[in-house]
Amino acid sequence: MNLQKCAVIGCGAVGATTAYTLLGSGLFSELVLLDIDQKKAEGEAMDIAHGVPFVRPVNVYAGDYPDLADAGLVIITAGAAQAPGETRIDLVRKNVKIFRSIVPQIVRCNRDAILLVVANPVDILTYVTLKLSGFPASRVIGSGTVLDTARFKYLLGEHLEVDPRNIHAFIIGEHGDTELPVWSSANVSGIDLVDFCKVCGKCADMAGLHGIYEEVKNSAYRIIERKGATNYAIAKAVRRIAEAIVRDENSVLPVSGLADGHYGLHDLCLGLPAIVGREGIKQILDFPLDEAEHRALEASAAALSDVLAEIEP
Ligand code: 6V0
Repeated sequence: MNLQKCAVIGCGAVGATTAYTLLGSGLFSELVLLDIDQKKAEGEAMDIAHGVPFVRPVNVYAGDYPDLADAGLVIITAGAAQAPGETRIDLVRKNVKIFRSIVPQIVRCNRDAILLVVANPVDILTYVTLKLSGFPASRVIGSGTVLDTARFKYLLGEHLEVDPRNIHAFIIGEHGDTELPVWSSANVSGIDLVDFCKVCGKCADMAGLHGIYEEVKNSAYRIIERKGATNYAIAKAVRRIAEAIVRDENSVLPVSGLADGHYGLHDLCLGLPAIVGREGIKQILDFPLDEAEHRALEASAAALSDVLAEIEP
């Protein structure tokens, strides 16, 4: 398997921006772009390839499934957007149908890659990909709440006037309406957030920070309202996950993976802090949660299980 070769399936706003971001990352020497709309894949590949003289050499091209044969990482961003009047479950069914066509074609050409699911609803589609592929759970990863966690750190950093890289805090659970912030272990370079807040004095108490979580949860809606899609930060999030894999970093990232007894949850995928490296998900961490957080995580998992019960992966 060639971990320097990456395929991106779906060349819409997210897929194209991800490919563009990966071009400059130095992680890959070969990038294959694939879309059901072949012309779109070709156009994006040409446009991205014309940037090659400004970065380390990368072979960028539009391809088909056989070109995936030795790719170490396959990123799936293909999916339909929610149509006006369409319910969430209709959208889920539509995207599951798309995945039923994509995943078996990947598996026919490549049984060894790591599959990274980005299309929404990401937790449901990660589970569907796991079932359809028959791959070990370690090699089927969803982008989970990596983007939401980045938004959380960014907004906390703005509020506290601290570099977001020094903020250690997670959003976990469903990538969506039931996701939850883990306040109990949030800290600024090891200083408990409650203690930091006392020194910071920006808001009367921790309650002032809860608005930040609401803002994180509603970020996608707000951006889509204004520009029709979110593509830049998710591309950076995907790049970060790819980096952890290719460089075997053992980084702790809140990716979506199969819960197998973690936090008492079974047989579903959702965003939980996990150690990510060359083999994919090496270990999901049983992160300490307080009682309210644990209840919120169970509610998030229950919402995902309800959706899974309505579809046949
Ligand atoms: P888009 O711009 O509509 O692109 C989707 C692309 O998928 C199009 O180019 C389609 O032609 C292609 N496509 C559809 N069916 C197939 C198929 N069977 N095979 C190959 N290609 C196909 O959508 P956009 O790029 O904006 O979003 C893609 C997905 O990412 C959506 O499901 C979003 O909701 C999801 N996002 C996930 C995020 C996350 O944090 N996980 C963040 C942002 C968006």
